[in-house]
Amino acid sequence: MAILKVLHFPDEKLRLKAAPVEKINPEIAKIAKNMLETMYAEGGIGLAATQVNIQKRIIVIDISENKNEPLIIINPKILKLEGKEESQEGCLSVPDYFDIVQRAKNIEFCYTTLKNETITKTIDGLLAICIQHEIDHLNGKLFIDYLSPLKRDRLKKKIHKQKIKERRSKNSELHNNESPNKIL
Ligand code: GNR
Ligand code: NI
Repeated sequence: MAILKVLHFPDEKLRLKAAPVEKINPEIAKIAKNMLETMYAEGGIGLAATQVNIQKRIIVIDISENKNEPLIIINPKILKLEGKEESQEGCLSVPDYFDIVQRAKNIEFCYTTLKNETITKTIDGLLAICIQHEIDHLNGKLFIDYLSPLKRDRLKKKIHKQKIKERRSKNSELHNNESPNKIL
């Protein structure tokens, strides 16, 4: 098992469209297990393969309180979208940012399991929100794409500032480490 690196916006790899899984095999099982481990380690309720730079249609989700109800969803397809709901969302690929987006309230969807079964489910609530968020990832879409241009602009500026700050602190660490040698 391994914890995988989660890509962050604005990494262009988050924009790639994932390909359907052709055959369920041990490699797919291993990817799913590593994705679950990564999701739990990062404290998320869902993770799409796109976020860990794997362009396959694989999603893992666990919305249970005790984090002991993992779901592995392969090749998900939305069959029906009904109603509207506002949801407050966050994303492991957009750290420290939360905002409200419009989603469908009820969905019917089908998917393949690791045992190669096809399952059809009608769901609502957090699970329905999460499935929509994760399928978006597989299509190269992020929840921040739904924000108004003004909000997106503010977010981009915030991320830009954060990067400059990180670069500065890394730089000063470097120089701090140099000084003891200089004294010697
Ligand atoms: O951990 C997550 N929480 C969350 C909250 C509201 C709507 C969607 C999500 S998914 C997110 C993890 C993530 O980034 N999955 O892609
Ligand atoms: Ni996400």
